[in-house]
Amino acid sequence: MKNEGSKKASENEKLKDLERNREISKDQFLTTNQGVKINDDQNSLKAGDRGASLLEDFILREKITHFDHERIPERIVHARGSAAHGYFQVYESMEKYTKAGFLQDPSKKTPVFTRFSTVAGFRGSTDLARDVRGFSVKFYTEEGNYDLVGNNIPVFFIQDAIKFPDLIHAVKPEPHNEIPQAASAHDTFWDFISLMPESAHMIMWAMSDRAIPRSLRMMEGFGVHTFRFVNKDGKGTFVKFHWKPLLGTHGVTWDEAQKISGNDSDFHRRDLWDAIESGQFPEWELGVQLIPEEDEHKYDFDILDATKLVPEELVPVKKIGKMVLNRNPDNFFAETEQVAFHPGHIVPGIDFSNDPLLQGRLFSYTDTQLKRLGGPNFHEIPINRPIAPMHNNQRDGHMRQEINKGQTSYQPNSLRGGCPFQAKIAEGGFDSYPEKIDAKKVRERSESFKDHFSQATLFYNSQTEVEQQHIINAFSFELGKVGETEVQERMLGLLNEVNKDLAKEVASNLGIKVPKKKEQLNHGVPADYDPERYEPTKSNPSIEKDPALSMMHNGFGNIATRQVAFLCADGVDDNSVNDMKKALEKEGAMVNIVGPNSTEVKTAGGKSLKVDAAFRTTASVVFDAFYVPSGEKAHKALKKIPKAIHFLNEGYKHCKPIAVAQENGLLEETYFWKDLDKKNLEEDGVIVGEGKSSEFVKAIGKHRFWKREEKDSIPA
Ligand code: HDD
Repeated sequence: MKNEGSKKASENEKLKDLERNREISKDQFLTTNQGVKINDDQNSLKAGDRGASLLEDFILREKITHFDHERIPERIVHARGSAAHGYFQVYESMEKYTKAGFLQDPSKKTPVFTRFSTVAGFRGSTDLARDVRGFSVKFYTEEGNYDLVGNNIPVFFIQDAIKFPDLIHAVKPEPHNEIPQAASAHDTFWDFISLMPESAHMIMWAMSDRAIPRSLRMMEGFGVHTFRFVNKDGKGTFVKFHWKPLLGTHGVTWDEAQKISGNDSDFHRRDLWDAIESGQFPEWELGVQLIPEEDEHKYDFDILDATKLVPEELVPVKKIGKMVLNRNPDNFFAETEQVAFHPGHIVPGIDFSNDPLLQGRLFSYTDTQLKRLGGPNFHEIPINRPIAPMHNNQRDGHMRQEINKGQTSYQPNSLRGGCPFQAKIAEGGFDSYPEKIDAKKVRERSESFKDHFSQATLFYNSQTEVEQQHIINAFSFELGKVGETEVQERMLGLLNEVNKDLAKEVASNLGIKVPKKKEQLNHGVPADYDPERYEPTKSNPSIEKDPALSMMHNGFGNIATRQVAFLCADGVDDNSVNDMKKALEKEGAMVNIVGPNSTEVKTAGGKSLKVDAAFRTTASVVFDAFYVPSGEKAHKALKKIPKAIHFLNEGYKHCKPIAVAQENGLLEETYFWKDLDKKNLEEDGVIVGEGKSSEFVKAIGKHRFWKREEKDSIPA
């Protein structure tokens, strides 16, 4: 199925709205921006055919000037992103909790535009960086735009927005040499983190496989902050937002991530694009954790502290609706680059909490768009304008599109009969939640924000052994890239507060010791404050584990959209290819024929089998599983292609399922075959023999066979 765009435009109010700006130039003359038809776009106007170009050449001048101005500043964070259109539909009315119009009617589809991003890298950086992923959704509701601007990690590094510029300065490439790109494995980042114990929880997530997702379609999303639902009676309920992907939550290995970055740095962008183009629309369920106002102080953490999550064990996630992304943008710049998200874009029925990180964000996002998009009319850019009617007395500014008619641009007025009117609350007018506040103005951090380690420990304890090992490896890699032993030691001191074994293992990999002396943990205290007051504490958490925090407890079995490489050469058996293909495609997996050249292979039955990629143009790391169909002649040929053997070796190293329809010596060429327990091959995700499609489907559904990592004997 092709991009749904124009076909579905009539069903989606936002797509209909965008239609008036779409331009395709079909059957049209080339013109200047002034509409003058161009006769020669190949040669500039010159004094003689070898002569100097003439200043008079308005066609040349206009073309070059526009080109010179094509770039706008990239986002200071989340510069690298990919986005898609779609819709959201609620399962049942949420009127008990919120009056938000788009959460009332299960028959209504609300258009959305969703952008995913990495945080630290520049616009052209790799998709597979170890990093947090942004997860921003713009709901074009009938009551105005609502933006849920979250991440794929439910907590944040810092508690107060005033630290955000410091955090970002520390993680971005270092200012003297602009190295490294899209990576946190460098001195300034770990220097900062080691001095900020409040980042302990988030850093555990960032060092887990959550930070190297298999696909943007296989990530959870989180609103992070506690927000507030408000119903039509004015009653508030605290709410935490979750996005749960229907394909499950999966990561890749670190070795794979690094290799994908070289082989296809657009891996996530391409994957999202291809899935939508092929009609396999990514889907997420929106979940909410609802916390009655009476329970605000019930927990051993503060719900206003963005370094804490509300464990699902304590407050279950209620799934309230589904988002489907079903259309790729027409133009990357116009849509993905120019879209402007803002956590302050809310609609009646949703409100903020006093989380000091959120409060700072409410300032930052408009401010950044003014710079990035060049002025105060960025709301008029097609991708940003609401489908809800928009009328006010704001006027003028750079690039104003709207032609406001009439004499008045103020409120109140009588000359225009008072238009535009203010709306009563019953008419949909927004009213802020009347939270009672009685406080002194202070620059302080609440005592209830001081426990920086309990949830870091909870996260670590909730991981499987394999996941814990990956976290140890990630810390060892990242801190191993740090030049200053002092920074490494300070980090080990913090890790020791999270889990002693974790600190010990990382220290041993670094070749240094966990410092014995417990030093003052929080170095970021105001100058004239007692550091004791800022020293982190550890509470007595009410739970020790929460399975929801482990990716490996999430969404296995589904193989839809998994990319399977069929390693083929001339002489491949027809049935062996077709039967497996049919079985995999029935489950929604994608079959890719990989062959010696990029055109075709001849099957044993004399048919031509179209090749999707040649060994030389692709790599094992972009596939989820491997299948070698039978065919003696084909196997003989594959044995002579070192890259084909490398596919199997590397696939094995990355713990991916491998099926070989017929073993006649090909597997003997690999590093791993000789060490395998031939009686228990399937437990190790290696399936040998014809007609084993259901075993292979099951193996792909398991995602990875992590036990292989214990051997780590594959030098691929
Ligand atoms: Fe932010 C972009 C998510 C804290 C300031 N942020 C941005 C984007 C996402 C987030 C997903 C990309 C939006 C897009 O796709 O265009 N940010 C978060 C989350 C945070 C967070 C989940 C903590 C819970 N951010 C945060 C703070 C500040 C900012 C504390 C500043 C005080 N964020 C920005 C920004 C950006 C941005 C500078 C850059 C580009 C943009 O806004 O549009 O204003």
